[in-house]
Amino acid sequence: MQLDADLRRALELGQFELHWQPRVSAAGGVLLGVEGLLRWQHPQRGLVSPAHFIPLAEETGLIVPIGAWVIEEACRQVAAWRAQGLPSFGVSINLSARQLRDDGLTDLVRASLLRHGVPPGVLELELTESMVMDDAERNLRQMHTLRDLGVGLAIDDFGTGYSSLAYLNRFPIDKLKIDRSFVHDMLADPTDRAITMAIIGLGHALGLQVVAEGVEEPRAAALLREARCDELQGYLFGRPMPVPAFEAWLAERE
Ligand code: G
Ligand code: G
Ligand code: MN
Ligand code: NA
Repeated sequence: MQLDADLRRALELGQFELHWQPRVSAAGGVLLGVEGLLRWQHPQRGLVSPAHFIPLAEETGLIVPIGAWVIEEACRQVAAWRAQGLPSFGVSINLSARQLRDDGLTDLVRASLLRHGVPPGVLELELTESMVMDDAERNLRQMHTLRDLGVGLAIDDFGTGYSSLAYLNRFPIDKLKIDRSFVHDMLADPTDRAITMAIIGLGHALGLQVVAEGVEEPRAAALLREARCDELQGYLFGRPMPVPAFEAWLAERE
């Protein structure tokens, strides 16, 4: 219960931050975007992983204001990077089911983009299959509204959820992100390699961009490149980093 009370105050106290993980083109290693990952700087516990507090935030509904903060912070940060004259790249953030069901979501996203002068195409929202399939018709309407606004939509952790292929074709999405469990085991396990390759083929057949997450080894990157995977993300290229570390990472590549 203490964690719950702390979580309630964390927003007011400014204890959340986003860490940024690069996503690069498979073909040329060019920075295409960054994924913002939420972190909680707890005064006693230190850096708390979202894996620990997001389930709690979802239960209590706190994920809605926390998620609104994430959207606002991502827009603020990308506007700051654009103002610094850095080469342009996209920004993606993760949504939870509660946020997707919230009727105010599109207005919230629109307002943050406008406030910071960020073109909608710069922002990408990551959803999971399971999240969408729970009340699919309603979520599909919400996804169309977001798409009409001009933001990108990606299916995260693809391959671990339970959307049918028939539904996948109805999602107004731009991108599939192959779950990192398949990518991670791809070199050792022929089944995981086959699944990874099949997802790349499926995504392309549906006109989608395909991202491999959890790329840790050069040999995996080479196989994915050969298979025409579009984008790669993982520790091989960069961990999720606080802003100064990400900016140093970027400066080193130039
Ligand atoms: O970065 P890390 O591996 O610790 O993230 C753990 C999980 O938390 C991942 O599934 C990630 O998608 C999720 N997550 C990270 N940031 C956010 C966020 O801002 N909102 C939501 N809903 N989930 C997030
Ligand atoms: O569920 P989602 O895909 O949003 O979660 C992304 C999480 O995966 C982040 O918390 C990030 O810390 C983690 N991650 C990113 N790259 C790698 C990687 O190469 N290996 C491992 N093990 N985890 C990674
Ligand atoms: Mn993600
Ligand atoms: Na994922």
